[in-house]
Amino acid sequence: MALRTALRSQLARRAPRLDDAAAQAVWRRRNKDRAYDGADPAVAPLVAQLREDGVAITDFDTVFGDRQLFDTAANEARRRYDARPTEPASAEGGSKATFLTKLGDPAYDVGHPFARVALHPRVLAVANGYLGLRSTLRALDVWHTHPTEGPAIQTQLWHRDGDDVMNLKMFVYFTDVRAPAGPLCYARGTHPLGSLRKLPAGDEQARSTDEQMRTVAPESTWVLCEGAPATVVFADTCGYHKQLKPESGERMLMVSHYVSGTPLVPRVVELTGADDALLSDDQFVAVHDRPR
Ligand SMILES: O=C(O)CCC(=O)C(=O)O
Repeated sequence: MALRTALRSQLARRAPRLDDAAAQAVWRRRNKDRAYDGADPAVAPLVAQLREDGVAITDFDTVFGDRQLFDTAANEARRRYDARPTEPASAEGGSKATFLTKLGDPAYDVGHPFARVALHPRVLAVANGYLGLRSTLRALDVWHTHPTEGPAIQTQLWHRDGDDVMNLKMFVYFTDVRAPAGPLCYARGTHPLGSLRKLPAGDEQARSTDEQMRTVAPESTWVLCEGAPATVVFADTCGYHKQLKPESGERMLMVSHYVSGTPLVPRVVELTGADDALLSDDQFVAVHDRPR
């Protein structure tokens, strides 16, 4: 076992793409009861772009077909923003909580607007089409981020998530997110299906500066995910990304997280009130974390 682990870590260093292919083959076998062969033509270009780049920027109308659900979700996000603690709980210096406040709930009824967005058939078609399997909705939250003093810290530095072999997050913007408000920044091609899989130098938490990141992914691959309200960003956060440190603007967004049946982290959202007879097969897996 120790020999196998040593060989794998050598493979990961010397031939990262071969190592990715090996990890993905095992992962697919372990998730074969979730095999997905859906090919919704409405989302095919998005899935193709995600497979190529690891990131895709689009908008609510394109994914969902209309904007009504966005308006309902945005009203709910606004209500939570207005009701947020004005004196934020004292966050430990250097922690994520100094710049990010989570305004979501641990559990949602499936009829809640955020759950309806996260479980929308088109969204699941994107997540499942990209992952090539029926995914579980692992997390669902609303983030409020704001400027702080000092250098970039935590997720404001380049990093990649180790939540699964591959995963997908969807970010729905409720505010206008331009550079001063700190958009997500993603290095195209650093995702598990991409060609830029070398590891940059980093700190003890494997977080890297721009200078370190440039050694494995040139700045021309960095995508700054700016957008108006109702912008929708999909990203495989197993590729390198960060929040550009906000200088002067706030950002409000909804984030939903899609993983396989064998993730490396626990589920952090509970979904209640589902009438199974009304769920599609994709929704059933996303809600119940098991095939029907
Ligand atoms: O806040 C952001 O834009 C970065 C998000 C991030 O690091 C993550 O979701 O893993």
